[in-house]
Amino acid sequence: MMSILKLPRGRELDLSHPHIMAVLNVTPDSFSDGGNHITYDSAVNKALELIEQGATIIDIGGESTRPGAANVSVVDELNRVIPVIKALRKKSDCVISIDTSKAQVMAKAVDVGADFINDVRALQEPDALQTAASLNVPVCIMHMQGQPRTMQSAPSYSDLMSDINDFFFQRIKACETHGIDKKQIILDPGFGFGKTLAHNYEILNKIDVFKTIGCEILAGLSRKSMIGNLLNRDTNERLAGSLAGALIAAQKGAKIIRVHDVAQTFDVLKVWQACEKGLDKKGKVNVG
Ligand code: 8Y4
Repeated sequence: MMSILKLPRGRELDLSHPHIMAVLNVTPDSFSDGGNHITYDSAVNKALELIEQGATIIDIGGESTRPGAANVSVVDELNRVIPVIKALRKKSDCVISIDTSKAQVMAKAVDVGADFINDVRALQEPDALQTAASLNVPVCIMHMQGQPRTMQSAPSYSDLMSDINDFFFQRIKACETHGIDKKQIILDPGFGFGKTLAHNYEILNKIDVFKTIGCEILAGLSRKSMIGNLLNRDTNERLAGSLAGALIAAQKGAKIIRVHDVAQTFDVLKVWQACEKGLDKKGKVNVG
């Protein structure tokens, strides 16, 4: 598969090799001034540091989709993410991904410089399909069983891989009906979103089967419970497990790896790419 995503404003993203998508949560608990206000400068500086470390995509989100998290209003979400996207766009030509399910946030974000929509609700919220289509940007369609608040209570599938596969086909069809080109769709099985520990590892082992659909794959498992619960590790002790998961996903063909620990993931992927592609006379990893 020869995949080049078409970004807005005439730019492109070449998915012939894996890319690191860095998580940037712009919520009061992540970038606070000590009170309930977000310090936009520190969020932008964090993004610039993540780019420096090797991220090509910054995934900016203003809603927490962790199990049990509260809903956020459109106004609050806009107030969190739009100033950061605007300021980051002025300072960097990185690929900016907007992590949202809300049509109004997608539209405003792309208007001020975002390049890519990452929607854990797979464009199923009101107006999301129409809006994403009109914005002409690549979209990541993620599988989730249930809703964030309750999805981990009793995940159950008749056939895990074919249920997710069926969901992808249904959403690709809905996207195409609204005018979104299949080449602009990235698929994501949604680790931790309505899945048991065993489900998550079965998906990781078989993630390559989704490539037969004809879209590129995104994997996000950094610091998640599938690492923590397997290893009995708190969130700040999940680095080694997350790196193992990132490498497995990349080796099975995932082209975008969504992570918190960019510098370490970059080294892991570079060692793998050196092994896979070889080095030139100058000691640089071969391209193509
Ligand atoms: C520790 C750290 C515990 C992080 C839980 C988490 C994905 C995603 C999220 C994903 C795509 C998260 C926005 C959940 N996960 N988008 N978003 N794929 N495309 N939890 O897997 O990171 S948020």
